[in-house]
Amino acid sequence: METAADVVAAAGRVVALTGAGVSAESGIATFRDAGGAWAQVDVADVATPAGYRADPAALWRWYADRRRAMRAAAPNPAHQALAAIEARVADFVLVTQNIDGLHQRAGSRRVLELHGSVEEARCTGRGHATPWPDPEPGAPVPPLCPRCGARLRPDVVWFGEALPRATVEAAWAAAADCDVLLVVGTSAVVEPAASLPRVAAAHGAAVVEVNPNHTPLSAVADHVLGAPAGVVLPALVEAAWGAGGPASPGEARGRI
Ligand code: BJW
Repeated sequence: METAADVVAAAGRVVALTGAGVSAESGIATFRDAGGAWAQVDVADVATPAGYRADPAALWRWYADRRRAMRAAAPNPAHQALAAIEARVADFVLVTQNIDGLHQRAGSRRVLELHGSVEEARCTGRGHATPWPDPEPGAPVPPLCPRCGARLRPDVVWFGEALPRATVEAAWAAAADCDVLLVVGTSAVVEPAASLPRVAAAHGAAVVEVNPNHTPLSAVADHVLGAPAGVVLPALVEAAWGAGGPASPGEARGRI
């Protein structure tokens, strides 16, 4: 922890890559852990275009239920610590695979959402983007596009679909140009996100993994902090900057 904290405190450019584990302590199920989302449903039904085509109503309801749970959840100390790091580091980019919006609600500003957001929908006709509609009694499920009448789908990325290109480009550019990449709460099995820490490492960045379990990235990481993110990240912030450490980018730059 002390060495990892020194590395982070000395860094001018930090990228964090997060996955479902960062929201676990907010009560949101991960995917692949025991009792996770995919212990309850077949991934082919809820995370592929074919699953949507086979039963659009069931898939929409599954996301509507998860969205309700996500909106009812609160950011946890891990989300808050990442927002605190952003306030202390000159150049910080948070890349998340999560769709729950908890980083933004914790105060993170530069957030790149690789797999979309549960706050958005888009139509299956011409791809019109629209905010997730409030449920209306008697309305069709899925709801219809207000512009063209085609069925809506969640604006998230399923298996076999391309990630948003501009977001990927921004994330890869940040990883190729950072001093430290923090990888938090991801099993690191889903591509292309899982490759981001390797991109950073190949360009000379230190990789710090925060995860209570080993992942394929553990062997690549320079520092592995093997405990829940809600415990590790606040401790990392405290070890790096102290309880009352510099809170503005300007102050932080003065220390580097
Ligand atoms: C804690 C904790 C605590 C618990 N603190 N930690 C190369 C090789 C092989 C396959 C591929 C490849 N390139 C592409 C593929 C195919 C595929 C893929 O990766 N397959 C592999 C799984 C085999 N990838 C794709 O299809 C992607 N698309 C693509 O590449 O397209 C190419 C293309 C180009 C041009 C045209 C067309 C196509 C798309 C991937 C989309 C993934 N979508 C999902 C659903 C999103 C919507 C939703 O959220 O519902 O994204 S699947 C799901 O997995 C979700 C997650 O973001 C993603 C990653 O999961 P994550 O976050 O890692 O969660 P878990 O549950 O796996 O892990 C949780 C971790 O937390 C664990 O490690 C715990 O230990 C830890 N943890 N408590 C810290 N308190």
